[in-house]
This record gives sequence, C-alpha cells and structure tokens, in this order.
Amino acid sequence: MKRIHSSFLSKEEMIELLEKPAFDKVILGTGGRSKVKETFGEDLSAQQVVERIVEDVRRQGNEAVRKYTKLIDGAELTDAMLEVTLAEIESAIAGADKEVLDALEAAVANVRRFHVEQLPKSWFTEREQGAILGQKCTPLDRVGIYVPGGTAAYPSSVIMNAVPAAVAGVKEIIMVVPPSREGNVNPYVLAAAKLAGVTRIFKVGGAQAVAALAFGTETIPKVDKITGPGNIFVTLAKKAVYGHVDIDMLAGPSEILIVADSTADPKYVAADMLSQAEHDVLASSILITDSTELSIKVSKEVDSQLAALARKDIAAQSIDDNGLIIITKDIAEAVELANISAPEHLELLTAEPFKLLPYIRHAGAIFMGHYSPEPLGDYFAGPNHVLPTGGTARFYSVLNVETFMKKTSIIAYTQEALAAVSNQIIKLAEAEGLTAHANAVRLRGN
Ligand code: HSO
Ligand code: ZN
Repeated sequence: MKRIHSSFLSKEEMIELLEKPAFDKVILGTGGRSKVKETFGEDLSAQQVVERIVEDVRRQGNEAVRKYTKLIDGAELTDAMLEVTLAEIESAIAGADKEVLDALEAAVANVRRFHVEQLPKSWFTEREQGAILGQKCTPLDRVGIYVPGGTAAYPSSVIMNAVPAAVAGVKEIIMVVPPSREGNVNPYVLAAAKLAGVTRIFKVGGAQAVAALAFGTETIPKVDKITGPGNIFVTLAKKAVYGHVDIDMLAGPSEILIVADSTADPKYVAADMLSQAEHDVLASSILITDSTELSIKVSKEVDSQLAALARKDIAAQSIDDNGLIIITKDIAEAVELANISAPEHLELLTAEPFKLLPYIRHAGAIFMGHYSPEPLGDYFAGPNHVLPTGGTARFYSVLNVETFMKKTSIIAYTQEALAAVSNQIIKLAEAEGLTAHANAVRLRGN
C-alpha cells in the first residue's frame, strides 16, 4: 500500500491526492466497456446507455423493462412475473437461517429506534395581532427504494432505506431489485423487505428500474422519490430523472478514512480498512496518522489479513489501487486532511476522539474510538449506512427520516394583523411593478 509523509507534498498535491474524481468523470473500466459492447452491440458510454434505456422505458413501459431485464440480467420475465409474490417472500423466510432472521429483526428495531428520534415536528408560532405562522411536515405518498443485485444485494441496505421511510409515515414503499438469471431475488433481501415494511417489490434493476419508478409502467407504480445506492448506470439514471421525481443523492464507491494516533491497534485499523476495500475494487481506504510506527504495522497487517478474506481479490485490488497511508506531523493536520477528503465513513481511532469532534466538518458518519468499527454502523447500531460519498459529504447528509418528508409553510393572519403591515407590502409590490399583488392586500382594507 502507498505510504507517504505529508511533508513531502504541497497543499495542492495533497488536495489532488485526497479528492475523488467527480462521479460524472468516473468512466467505465475496460471490463464495463466490453460488457456494454457485448450487450448493446455498440461502443456506448455509460451516459449513452442510460439515455437510451430511460427514454425506452418512458415510452414503452413494461415492454422496455422486460427487454432490458433480459438483455442485461439475462432473466426472461412476463409482466405478471415482474412483481415478487407473497408466496415468494414466505418461502424465502421459511428457508432462511433463523439466527440471521433474528439479527435482521434486531437491526430493524435499532434502526427504527434511532430514526424515530429524527422525526421532525410540525409547529405553529404566534405573532402580533393574533397572526399564526407554522410549518407542517408531511410524509411523501410513495417512494421507490433501489437495492443492487448480485453480490451487492445487501439486506442491510433494504433496512437502511425502508425503515426511515416507514418511520416518516410513507404509505407505499416500492422496492426494486435486479433478478438473477433464473428470475430470483436474494432471500434475505426479501426477508429484510418484509421486516422493514416494504409494500411491494419488483424484479427490475439498473437504469430501467430507475426509469420505471420515475415514470411508472403498466405494472410498476410511479413514485415521488427514489433512494438507495447503485452502480454507475443507476446513479446516472437517477440524475437523468431528477426533477420528474426527487432523489436522495448521487452515490459512488464506498470509502473509509481513519484518523489514528499511536494508541490505535494496527490489527483493528487494518481490519477496518479492509472492511471497505472488500466492497468494490473502486472502494477507497485511507489511514492518516501521526505515528510512523503505526503506519508500518498497519501496512504489514493489511497484507496478512487480506489472505484469509473471502473476497480477497476485490479487497487486494482496491487496496492496491486506492489504499493510502499518510503520515502527518500531528493529529491536527490529520483532521485537516480528513476535512479535505470529506469521507463517507470517518473513524477516529485516537485516545480522545471526542476532543477531535468539534474540528470535523465534513464526513458522512463518524465512528468514535477503538470499539466503534464501521461495520457496527453498516449493520446494527441504528444510524443509517446510506451516506454521501466522493467528497459530497461537503453538502449531502446521511439518509434520514426527513429524506422521506417535505415541509409546507402555514400563514394565518387576522384582519388586524394584515392591516398593520399592508402599507409595507404594497410598497414592496409596487417597487416590483406587481400592482395585482398590491391590490390583493389593499382590497382587504387597512
Ligand atoms: N459500507 C456500505 C454499506 C454496507 N456494508 C452494506 C455492508 N453491507 C456503504 O456504507
Ligand atoms: Zn460496508
């Protein structure tokens, strides 16, 4: 893994090193490009693929959904087979490991308990002359949650998307997930959907799923907002349909950045770095420390722990391509660099993490101290694991209950309250040349 001393780099070089490529600069790797060529018979960019799919689904509905599901996922489904049946969910649960189901149930309870705290309250406030102002919070009517397929079909992500929506009071939670070649969905994904309160599930993935949710088809209902992570095609599709529907954020590959001092255990640091690396060859794992000794030990430890991992090929490539250790002059500098990176997950493996907290400005989630490893948050503690990536923690928040709600203002003046401010409103309306606005106030007398 690359190891460098911060003193060898200028500030600009450091920023370049820590900044992630903007997500629309992420291009398909050679593997992705040849898959596109094989599938579409043409050398298309990811953007072109998405434009084509979104347009087709918008115009042709189910027909296009079925066509792309066959072409991309290899599953041949009729319209009737697009929706997961109750029987399928029940048989998934019947065949599932009881201990995993219990753990999923416990996770749902923790995630619910945490998110209930986030519920915003509608409020009223009284002003002069009996005027009342307020804000009403309303859940969205219908939302779509995207769940990736294949090895990234995570039941935990179903929980993280659906539970906040249910807590917000969303009545219809529509889930989409790409089917396997045989037309099946991961049984634990189905079990998690049931436990988390998903209303309907459709076997469709990729850009075609996003387009179906955004515009609706004969079978798949149109939603108001689409949330959940996906690959580059899903992300570009979410961007393309934004405005027709709302979206949560544009998510990229997973990241962890660890700020550690000499009190950190190199075994823990290495394990935590690898826990992100195993997600994706594009995932990034960075350690920033003021201890040269720790940096050397972590580097060795990563290599030795890698060998035993089930996904060692992915993790090894991720570490090779995007693993990085930076040695700083002190912890303050490490924190400064963490803020520049604005990581999805930030771990503070230091003697007194709470002392650093006031200085952290940009991170999706912060894991404090030696006993709060990132997987605790991925699965169980309660906070959400759908987090901003690629430096977007500068402006996006973690997925939360308000993601699934909207706010409406309430204005209720009395005759006296209006009369008291009429002149000033009329002045402002006339200054803007809007005499009808002025009239609407003037007519009510003053
Ligand atoms: N670390 C991932 C979420 C996840 N991890 C799901 C395991 N399963 C992105 O925050
Ligand atoms: Zn994870």
